[in-house]
Amino acid sequence: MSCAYELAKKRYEALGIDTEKVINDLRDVNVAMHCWQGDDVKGFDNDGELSGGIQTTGNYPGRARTPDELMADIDKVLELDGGTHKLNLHACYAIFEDGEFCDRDAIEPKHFSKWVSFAKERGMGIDFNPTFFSHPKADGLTLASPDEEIRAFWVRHGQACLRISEYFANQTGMPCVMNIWIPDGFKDIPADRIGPRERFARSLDEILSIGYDKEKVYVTLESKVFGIGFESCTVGSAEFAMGYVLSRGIVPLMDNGHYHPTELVSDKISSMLLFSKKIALHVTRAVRWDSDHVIRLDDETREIAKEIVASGRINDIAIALDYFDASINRIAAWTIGLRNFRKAMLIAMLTPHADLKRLQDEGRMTELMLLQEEIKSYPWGDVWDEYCRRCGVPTGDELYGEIERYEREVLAARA
Ligand code: RNT
Ligand code: ZN
Repeated sequence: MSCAYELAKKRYEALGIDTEKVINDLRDVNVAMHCWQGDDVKGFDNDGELSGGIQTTGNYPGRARTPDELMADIDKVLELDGGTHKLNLHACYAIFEDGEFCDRDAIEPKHFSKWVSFAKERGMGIDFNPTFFSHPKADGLTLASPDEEIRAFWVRHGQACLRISEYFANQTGMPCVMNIWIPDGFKDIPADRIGPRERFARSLDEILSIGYDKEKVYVTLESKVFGIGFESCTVGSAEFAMGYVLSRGIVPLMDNGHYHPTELVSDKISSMLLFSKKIALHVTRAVRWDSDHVIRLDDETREIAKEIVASGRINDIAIALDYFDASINRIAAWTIGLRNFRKAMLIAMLTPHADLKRLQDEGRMTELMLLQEEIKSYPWGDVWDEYCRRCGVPTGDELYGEIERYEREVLAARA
C-alpha cells in the first residue's frame, strides 16, 4: 500500500467512507464493453458502409478486421481496465465458418459459439443487440416499414436474436440484456407519423410473442431524438419508447447522446427507476450531436455515476458503454472511456450521499453546495491508483507505454 493511499484512506474515513469497501465494490461494477469500438462498427457479416444515421470518423491504422483480431484487442483492453466486464455484441458480429453465410433473419446460436467460448474463458456474461442497420434491407424503414416483406424480415431478425440471447444466458449462466434500437425515421416532414409508430409497436409485439425466459433475457428498447438523415422524425422517440416499455413490461434504455443537448440523462434516471424495476444505460459523450465521442471524466458522466450510486439501485441498472472513435488508437479510445466511467463510479462511491441528502432535506443549501464542491478535491486519484494496483492493471502513468507497445507489436502489422 502506498503512503498516498494511506493518507487518502484517512481523509475518507473522516467523511465516514471506507475506501477498502469501495475498492471491492468498484471491482464488482459490471460494465458492458461494446465490441464495436474495435472495428468502427463494421461487423463481420457485410462489406457495406455503416448506415442508420450513425457515423465513425477517422482512419487511424490498426482497425480489427477479423474475429481473431477483435478478440485479441478486447483482451488487451481487459488488461488495461480493472474490474468486472460483460461483452456487448451486435448481431452483425456473427462468425460464419468455411464460406457459410446466412442473412440476418436466419442467424443461429452456432454463429456465436466462438464468442461464447471467448466470454466463458474470461468469466464474462454477454449482452446482445439485433443489428437493424448496415444491410440492403435497411435502406428505408425496418421494423416500421410499410413493406410487409421487409418488416417481416426484420421481425424474424429480432426473434432470431432473442433465441441467441437466451443461448448466451444459458451458456454463461448470466442474464443477457438484449437491446433493440432501430434507426427508422424521416429526413423531412413526414405525412404520417402514427402509421410507422403503430407498425413499430406491432413489430416489437411480434418479436416478443415468441416467448422467452424473462429471468434470463432482459429486453431493452433504446429511444433516440434524431440521426443523420433522420432529422425530422425518429419513429422510436423517447415518448414512444417510454410508452412501449412501461405498457409491455420490458426495460427502458437511455443513451445520453439521444436527447436534446440541454436534456440530461442524469436527471432522468431517478424518474425511470420509480416506474421500472430495471433500467439500462448507454453511456457515451455527445459533442454537439450524438457523436459518440470517447467518454471523458466530465460533469455529466460523473453525475450519471452519482445517480446510479445514490439511487441505491445499482443492481437494477444495466450499464453499457457506447462510443466509437476511429481517429485515435482504438485500444486507447476503448480503454480511456472505460476507465473514465469507472473513475466516475469511484468518485460516486467515495461521496457521502446520506450526509448530502440530509443537508438538502433540511434546506441547508449553502452547506450542501460547499460540501459538494469541497469533495471534488478529495484525493480520489490516490484511491484510483491503489485500485489499479490491486486489479493488476496499469496506473495512468504506465498506460501509454502499454498501448504504444501493443500498437508497435500488433496493430502495426495490420497494413
Ligand atoms: C445509435 C445507438 C446504438 C448504436 C449501437 C451500435 O444511435 O446509440 O446504441 O450506437 O447499437
Ligand atoms: Zn446507444
